[in-house]
Amino acid sequence: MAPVMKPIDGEPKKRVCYFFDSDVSGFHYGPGHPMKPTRIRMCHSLVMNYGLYKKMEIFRAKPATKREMMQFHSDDYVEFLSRVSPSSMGNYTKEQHKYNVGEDCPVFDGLFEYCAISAGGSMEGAARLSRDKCDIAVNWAGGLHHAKKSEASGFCYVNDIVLGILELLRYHTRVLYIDIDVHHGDGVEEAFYTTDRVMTCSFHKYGEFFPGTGGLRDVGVGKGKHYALNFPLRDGVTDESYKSVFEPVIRSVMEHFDPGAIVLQCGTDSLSGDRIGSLNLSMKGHASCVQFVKSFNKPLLILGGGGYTMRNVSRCWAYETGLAAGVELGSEIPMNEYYEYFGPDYELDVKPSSMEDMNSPGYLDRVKGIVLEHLRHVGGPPSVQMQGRRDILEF
Ligand code: EL8
Ligand code: ZN
Repeated sequence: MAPVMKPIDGEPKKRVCYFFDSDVSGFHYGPGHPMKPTRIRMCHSLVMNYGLYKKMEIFRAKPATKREMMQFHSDDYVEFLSRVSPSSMGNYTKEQHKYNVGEDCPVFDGLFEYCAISAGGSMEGAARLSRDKCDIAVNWAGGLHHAKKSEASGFCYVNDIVLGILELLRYHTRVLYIDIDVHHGDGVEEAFYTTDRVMTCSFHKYGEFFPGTGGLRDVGVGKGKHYALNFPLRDGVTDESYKSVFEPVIRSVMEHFDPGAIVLQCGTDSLSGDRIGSLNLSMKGHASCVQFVKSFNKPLLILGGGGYTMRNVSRCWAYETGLAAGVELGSEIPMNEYYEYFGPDYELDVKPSSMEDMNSPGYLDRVKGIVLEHLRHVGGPPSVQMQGRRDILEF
């Protein structure tokens, strides 16, 4: 019998707070929609059956309130989300268009509660990190990076990441946001585009791909100039290619920006074989980003995001939960309520495919050089003193 999990030698033990709300799997975007909240319960089932509950504290966060959501989102948008439902949609036809609610971001039963659970976990995780109750907080229901101040986008309605970062900014002068979802983290970048207190760093497929933003030359404006980094990728990026740019860029970001806390969005649609994505990362390659960011020993908020091949989403996030807690999960998937989803191999790993890597070494080197050049402009004390949360967004 292979070991269920083994300690990772040579690294300091981290106090981990893990957030899960069993209600999350009761929400459904609708038949045929790729976003399936059940994936989070599948991950939790692996987490529990691997025995990770022995290695961390598990919490059910208080759902975020409307008032808390309004720290970023407009009051009218939050009111709309709290009131609209499949049965009341007929009264909100104008608002559905105004707030971009429709096929990608449908109205479904419990929509507001779903948003409140996602945002509550990220905000409570940030608060526990800031009060030094833990070193790493994990919220796989979070990471919904496309949501804008007054608009739903890309399956996201409430931007839990922005709300979590605002909470961290109450205690930290500088917060670093890193996004390894296959899609550009546009909602988070937009929220902090004009400030030097938050550096957003997104690695994503770019070129005829949603949301279309996140070009290499998009670097922030005003005080925020050079505090938005974008690394545009092409199809088929491999573990080796990704590592060759991710680690040098993040290492340089840490040297120049020196954040007090880090938020890492771990969208798993960057994994090989994802239903929507077209990159070629293995689970170990995706997880090596988590391990690398963890190695800087900063308060770390780890969030979910995209990911549409459910069996692989749950494999990867369970494995990364283990890494956060300082253990490597064994390759044999333990019995769990979703066991049949993991056949025919019933192994934990997500392997890469033989698809072509369209990111040549020359392309990656050129882009890396430009990104590192942008970073040469970063450094020195922030231009603003500590502020209340809401006015942080009015830089
Ligand atoms: C697809 C936008 C991308 O399929 C959203 O791609 C990315 C969210 C993310 C796709 C689909 C897309 N939307 N961000 O991971 O990190 C371009 N939308 C879609 C919506 C409903 C649906 C099928 C596809 O089900 C249907 F309504 F057709 F039944
Ligand atoms: Zn995505």
